[in-house]
Amino acid sequence: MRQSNMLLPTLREIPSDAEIKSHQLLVRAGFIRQVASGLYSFLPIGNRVLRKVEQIVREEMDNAGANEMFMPALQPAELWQETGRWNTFGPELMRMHDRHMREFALGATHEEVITSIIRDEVNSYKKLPLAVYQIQSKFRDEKRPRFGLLRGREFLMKDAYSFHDSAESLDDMYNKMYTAYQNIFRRCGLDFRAVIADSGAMGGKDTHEFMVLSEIGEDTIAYSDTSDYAANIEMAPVVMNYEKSSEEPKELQKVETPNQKTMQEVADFLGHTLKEGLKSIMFKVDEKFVLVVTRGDHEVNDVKLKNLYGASVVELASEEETKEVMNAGFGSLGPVGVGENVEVVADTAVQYVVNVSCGANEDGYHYINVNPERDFNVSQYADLRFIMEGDPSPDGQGFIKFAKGIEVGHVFKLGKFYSEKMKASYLDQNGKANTMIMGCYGIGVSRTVAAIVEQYNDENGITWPKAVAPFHVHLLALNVKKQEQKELADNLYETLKKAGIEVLYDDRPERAGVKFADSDLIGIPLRVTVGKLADQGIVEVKDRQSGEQQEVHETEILNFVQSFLQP
Ligand code: 9G3
Repeated sequence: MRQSNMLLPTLREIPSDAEIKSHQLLVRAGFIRQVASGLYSFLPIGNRVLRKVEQIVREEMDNAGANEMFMPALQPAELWQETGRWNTFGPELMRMHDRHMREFALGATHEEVITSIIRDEVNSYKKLPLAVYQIQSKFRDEKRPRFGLLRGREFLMKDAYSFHDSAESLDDMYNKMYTAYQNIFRRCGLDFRAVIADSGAMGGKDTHEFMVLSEIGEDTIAYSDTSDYAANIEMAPVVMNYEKSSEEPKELQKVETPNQKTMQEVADFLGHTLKEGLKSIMFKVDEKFVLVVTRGDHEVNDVKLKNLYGASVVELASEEETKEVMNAGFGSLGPVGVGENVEVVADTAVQYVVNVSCGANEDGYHYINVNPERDFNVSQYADLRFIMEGDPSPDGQGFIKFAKGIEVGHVFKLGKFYSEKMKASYLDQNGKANTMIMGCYGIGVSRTVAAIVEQYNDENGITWPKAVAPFHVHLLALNVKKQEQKELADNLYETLKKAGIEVLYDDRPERAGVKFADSDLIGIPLRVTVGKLADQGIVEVKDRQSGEQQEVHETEILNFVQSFLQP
């Protein structure tokens, strides 16, 4: 491709709305442009990378035995009403109606569509297991799109779905997909971890997220410092044997704590540490008021709370709602003397505290010397807190450390959540009807492009891995006015292209400095520069990642490039 007639607008300055490296570089290097919040165009060079990642995904999906298909992005509301998801999803699900005022969802995912196809077309165990996938745009109206391609409102996803007549068959497919994902992200050159994840509202038990390690990742991974245990912090169970202090329970007392609001202020005022206080937070769990109590040094894990109740929606109660039901504000809540209209649950650690403080459910007052069972009861104790660094690893090996990650893939054992609601059943060998068992498997293809840039960049720009780079070679003719340079570069361009090498040829009438800066920014793995030594048939080659450069005679260049590109 000749740059002189290519849409490849590079920028010197950093776009003001780009907070992270990958967003800045993809915009500056002419790979993407924003159309509106969370909506991006892939310019030609960006599209080449996107299609390479897509092709790697496609090859590994085919290897895993899945068949590619393509479903409409417009989905009739009726299908989402069959599973109840038309109502459980809020404004994030983009909706529209057609000219006849019939309602549609813009596809955020395709469980309903694919299940409606399978229930119509498959009815015998002989046809199972089945795995299909597609690669297409998904629409999710994020409240706060940000970080460029990492959290957009329209993005490219590979979504796969599998159908089974037994749990073992699903396990087998799950493992095949898990392996395919490892191959995909390894081929993309990514440093990733598969972590145990939460299956969320969709039921199902096992799910794994594939996380690309990155400081700007939105997810926190809890991993063991000695074993290969790793889990999304939302999911990581706390397996800890707390010991109860031998201190004798003292007499309960109510004390004044004027204008002490936060846990730390109360602890300082009463002269104890955070862990010697109880934190009580009011939640609305599917509209029911639940007071969640944890030790002062712990944080409530709302995903664990949601899973404990199997709830659809868990959110913090507002201050006024809280005042209504507790007659006290956020800073004064506690489990002692709570009315019947509020359910109280506590994290396991609360069972082992002795003589702690807690809010008195009266503004400006706290209790001290509070002891569980004697002074308050809870409807249940459960693992309701976030795991913390230093906690024992749930697998019993080593201790937990945190890392940030970007979720690029997610594999789920769905179970019967969709097939039951949509009556996707099959006749088994005894002619008996059974509900199919499902799995689903997603990869954020456009998000993966950004994740690669997050891991492959330096102070001058992007340093693409060979397998996904937009081109293999960046050929620069430093001064196209010099006949010997233009001729040598033109010949090299033709020679390399004929050999099937993907070459971006900078034949623009620009200064050398501009060409070098753009080349470093765009980040093609190998730069071949035709300059002053052209009359001797010598060119300079430079490896973008290592920075190594050397002179090569034009007769050697094809061999050099071919051996450089060997995987
Ligand atoms: C929605 C909206 C957002 C959503 C969903 C539905 C996430 C939704 C979960 C999945 C599960 C898997 C198949 C590919 C892999 C992921 N966000 N999920 O179902 F309506 Cl607005 O998408 N689906």
